[in-house]
Amino acid sequence: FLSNPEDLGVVAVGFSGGQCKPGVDAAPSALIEAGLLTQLRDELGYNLYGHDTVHLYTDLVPADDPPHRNMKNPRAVSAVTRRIADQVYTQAKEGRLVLTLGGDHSIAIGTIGGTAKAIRERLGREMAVIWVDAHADINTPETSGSGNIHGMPVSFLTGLATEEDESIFGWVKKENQISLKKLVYIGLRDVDKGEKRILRENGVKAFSMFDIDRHGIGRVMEMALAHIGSDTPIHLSFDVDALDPMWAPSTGTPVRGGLTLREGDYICECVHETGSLVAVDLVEVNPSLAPPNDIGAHETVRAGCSLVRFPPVPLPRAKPSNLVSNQRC
Ligand code: B3U
Ligand code: MN
Ligand code: MN
Repeated sequence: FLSNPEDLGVVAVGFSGGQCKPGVDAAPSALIEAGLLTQLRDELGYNLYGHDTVHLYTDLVPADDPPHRNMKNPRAVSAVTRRIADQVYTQAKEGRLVLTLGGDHSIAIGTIGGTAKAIRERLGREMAVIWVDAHADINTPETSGSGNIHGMPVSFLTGLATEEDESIFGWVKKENQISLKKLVYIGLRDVDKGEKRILRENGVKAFSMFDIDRHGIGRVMEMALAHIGSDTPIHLSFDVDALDPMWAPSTGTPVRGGLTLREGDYICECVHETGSLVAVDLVEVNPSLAPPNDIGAHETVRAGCSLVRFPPVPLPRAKPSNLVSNQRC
């Protein structure tokens, strides 16, 4: 294991400034009230750290935050992600597996920025990122049509987008960044034109829903992990909208034709079993985006809990070699 298998650092991030719909800031409390942390501690046996507080970062949000290069709330998102980077760095530096409960996906600038730096210092290694999402979130401020920063985190994290101003992501340095060669997407099905060009020009490894239909999730995970290579630290960033709206309807931008909950669970279990997992984000759960008394919000929270509830020690696995063909039962 590249992190202490039983030590789990939790960062609960109630932040929604990377997009325009309120409510995604309430996700950490909803996940915690659904029993996620008590299950992780009492049933699965993790030692939890930093789990007592849901951070709202209200002190970091400036009163006046006009758009910059088309980005909405640039100073707020920059200041909050900078603080998250510190929090995640501190946990990852101790050798804990870091679980961040978002929040919208802009927070990954902080989580990945913080883990990348800690892993460089602790293991002297560059880490890989598995980004599970219906969207590629790799717009630059210039290619983005919406100006929402939750559609841009990957461009800042890979150096495709840069900014001098410290108060608008200038704090993101080489040590916080990851290589486009060590980035793998799973679940894509709603990618903007400019993003497709970026993916193609940079040869980014991406498994869309088409690839999952064609090869099955088992084979896709083999190919994804083979691309990353063994013994490479992995940060898993899971946007709940990768799941089909049937399982996760309460999210800001649902897209039909997504992963089943079992496929989502399998991705998480598979990455965890490599022993190389160093951090996980769960983002874009928005309990307010469902009709009142609708079970959609409850179902989405339950799905989110299911994704990140991997046991420190997995069940024994059946080996294909034990299956004898032609044998009658
Ligand atoms: N690509 C679009 C839409 C989007 C990205 N991420 C989400 N939606 N959740 C954009 O705004 O950049
Ligand atoms: Mn996303
Ligand atoms: Mn998404």
